[in-house]
Amino acid sequence: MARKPIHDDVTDAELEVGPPRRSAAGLPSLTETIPLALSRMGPGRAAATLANLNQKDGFDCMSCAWPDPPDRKVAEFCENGAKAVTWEAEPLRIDSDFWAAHPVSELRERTEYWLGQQGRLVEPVYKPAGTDHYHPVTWDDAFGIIARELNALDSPDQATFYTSGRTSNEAAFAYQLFVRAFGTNNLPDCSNMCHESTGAAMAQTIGVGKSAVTYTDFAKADLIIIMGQNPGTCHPRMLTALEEAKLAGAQIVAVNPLPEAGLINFKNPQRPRGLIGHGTDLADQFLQIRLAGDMALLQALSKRVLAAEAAAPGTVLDHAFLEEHCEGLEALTAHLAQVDDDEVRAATGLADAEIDELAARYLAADRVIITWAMGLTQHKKAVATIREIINLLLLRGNIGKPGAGPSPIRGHSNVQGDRTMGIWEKMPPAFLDALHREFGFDPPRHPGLDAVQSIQALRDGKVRAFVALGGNLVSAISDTAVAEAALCGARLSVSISTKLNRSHAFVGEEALILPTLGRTEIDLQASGPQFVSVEDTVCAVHPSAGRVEPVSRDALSEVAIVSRLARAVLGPDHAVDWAGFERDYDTVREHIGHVCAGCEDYNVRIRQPGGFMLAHPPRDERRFPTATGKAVLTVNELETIRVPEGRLLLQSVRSHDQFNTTMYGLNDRYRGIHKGRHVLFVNPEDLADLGLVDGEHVDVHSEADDGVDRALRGLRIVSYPTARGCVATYFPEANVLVPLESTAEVSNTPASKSVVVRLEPAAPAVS
Ligand SMILES: Nc1nc2c(c(=O)[nH]1)N[C@H]1C(S)=C(S)[C@@H](COP(=O)(O)OP(=O)(O)OC[C@H]3O[C@@H](n4cnc5c(=O)[nH]c(N)nc54)[C@H](O)[C@@H]3O)O[C@H]1N2
Ligand SMILES: Nc1nc2c(c(=O)[nH]1)N[C@H]1C(S)=C(S)[C@@H](COP(=O)(O)OP(=O)(O)OC[C@H]3O[C@@H](n4cnc5c(=O)[nH]c(N)nc54)[C@H](O)[C@@H]3O)O[C@H]1N2
Ligand code: SF4
Ligand SMILES: [Mo]
Repeated sequence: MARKPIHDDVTDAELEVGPPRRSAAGLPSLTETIPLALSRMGPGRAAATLANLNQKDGFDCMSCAWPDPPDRKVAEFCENGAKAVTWEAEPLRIDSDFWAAHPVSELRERTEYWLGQQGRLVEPVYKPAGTDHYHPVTWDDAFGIIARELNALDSPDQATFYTSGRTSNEAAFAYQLFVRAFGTNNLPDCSNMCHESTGAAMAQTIGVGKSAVTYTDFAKADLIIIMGQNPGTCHPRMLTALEEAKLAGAQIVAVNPLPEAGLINFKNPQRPRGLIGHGTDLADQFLQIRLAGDMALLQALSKRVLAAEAAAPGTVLDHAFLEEHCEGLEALTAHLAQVDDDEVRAATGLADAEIDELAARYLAADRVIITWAMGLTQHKKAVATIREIINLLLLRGNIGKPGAGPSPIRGHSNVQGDRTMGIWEKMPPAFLDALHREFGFDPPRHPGLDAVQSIQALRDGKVRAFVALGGNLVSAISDTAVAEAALCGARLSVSISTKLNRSHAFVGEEALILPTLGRTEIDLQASGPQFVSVEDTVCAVHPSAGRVEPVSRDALSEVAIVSRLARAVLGPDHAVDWAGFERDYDTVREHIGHVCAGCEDYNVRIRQPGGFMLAHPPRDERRFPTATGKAVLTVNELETIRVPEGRLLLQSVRSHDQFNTTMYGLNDRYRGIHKGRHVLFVNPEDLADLGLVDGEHVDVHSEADDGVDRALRGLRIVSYPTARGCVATYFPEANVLVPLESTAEVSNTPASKSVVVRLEPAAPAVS
């Protein structure tokens, strides 16, 4: 064991607030990363992990979904990748006696930070009905209990099967197969809370819900617009690609309520100049937009594009492209002519001159990429906003050519691959047909429940069993109190996890935790060492093979757990060769190649050096697999959130020291926050208007239509250069404020980045 577990919760008693940083990365990240890896993992494990991280014959970084560059350097990772590796591969284990010492009721009182620090889960544990303790059980007993409970349900639809985006393609494919063979499409995933809005908007308009650019496109772009995304913290190596693009002549524009460090300046640790010098100024223009103002901005931009065309007909729009490939131009033109400039000003908080400037940049550029992440997807009008990105790009043919296109930047390292493998509650009929052809059973055809609907169904007693392949749904989903109660109302909870989190404490009558291997670890099966495969945000699929000894010999791989679970639940005579899946992952991949779109010859192509690119018809051949075969320009009614006098709009962001609900530490260096998380970032002028000052503590109440008082208490106010009227605090704590029913139209993604709130004075004590 490398070090003693931390048994004291860290409170915000030592919280320090300093000025925000202008630039990201550079020396501070290297000096933090390597000592941390060495001290936690020891030199042997640190070397075996970091030297293989993101290398062609090593393992894929399990943190974000940013792709690897074609030419890889020796150290091809960022500070956050190294932190994620350290968090997983640190040889610290939760001992068998932990469970007797810590009742479930006590675990509920612990923070995510504390839970994650206890070490790796190393043996299956079981909490029987009516008790407050988990205790170790054998794998056979664990699967036996799950089989008994799942098979006792009145209907397979009384169970829901969550997936988080770290799961490999092989495990994801096996899991969805098991769930559908069991008889339900209840396959919610973290994507429901993440880029679901993106998938909905892009599938409708261009026929494919994934990025239409590749890694090398960034350096070919004339203009890159980054909307609602904080790459310095969340996709750190994207800054390298942006710097390369910048040096190749691209302009970069950031659209964000916060002046995020990495968007403004980047000190590249791979360049001597980055280590000691000023770094590269990335953003040519920063539009400090109000929360949820992007739809209005995008409409205003498209309106200007159409006005420029009207002023000089035939010179602005890509007429050949529009005629051959698109539909809906007339209706869009008529609609945008009516966009009200006053409403745009109110929604965006931007001056006309700023929008004019961005429009001029857009018109001057032949090749434009627009990237986005959660700042766009987690609003009521998220899907419509992303449709407006597509409108803007289509008008000038900025899709299906080098250096151009829409590029959603995914979060979890394999969240995109999981969807390709069939993890979705509403996979299209073609996929279900393929499953039927391949395996001979009839998969259920009615759509399943997404993440929010699963919580609602648990709350309402319609779902009785909750199974999670990774993740931490109780913390990640909105309306924490409702989610906790809903999950506690289940008959059975099962978590397949690497580490402890709050979803292990808010569980049904009976609960099991099944410990699994992580990406860093050698996965040895009967046929020999196995590799798995993953898909990054630009549709590149590649292998990943762990390099260190597993933390425990009792933990099983995700594929093994799913295969054994399937055998236990579906019986030994089931048509699928589950034992073969576990023995040799080539068996799983063979089926993937027959069932999943674009994965033909999977076992061959995954073994090509660096893997392969999935086909993407709009990107590759300007073919749009929509209902009509055309890319669709859409008309979207602008709707602006009206914030009552004295109220503010709240968003929830990630800190630098966290990965979603996992806390690596309590610092958010780029924003100047140290040793704490209970802060609320407020614009100084709003503070003056509200009669509040920096350092004061407030309770934040959200104002929902349902009349429920939801509050997040004791936040320290930090005077911060955020957009006027727009405040920010950290996810997942902020989820207590977001009503479960407050979701994006169409995608049903929690609208956790535009919550109307009021501030009330609080006692300074924070726990
Ligand atoms: N270190 C770290 N890396 C991560 C993660 C992590 O937790 N930590 N999580 C991973 C996952 S799953 C995901 S999905 C991604 C998330 O990556 P991001 O989406 O970059 O992460 P968030 O912290 O949610 O930041 C949202 C950004 O959008 C801005 N924003 C919020 N609302 C609006 C708006 O209305 N308009 C505009 N224009 N901007 C807005 C915020 O100010 C912030 O800069 O990161 C992945 N990588
Ligand atoms: N308010 C608010 N809420 C949000 C967001 C927001 O911006 N604001 N963001 C949303 C987004 S974008 C996302 S993606 C979700 C995230 O939701 P989730 O994906 O459910 O949450 P994570 O925190 O990523 O899950 C962490 C847990 O995964 C387990 N784990 C880690 N590695 C592995 C592995 O290799 N295998 C297995 N089986 N388990 C593993 C560990 O037990 C760890 O505790 O949260 C969403 N919720
Ligand atoms: S950019 Fe993302 S995938 Fe790449 S090393 Fe950093 S955290 Fe890992
Ligand atoms: Mo995400």
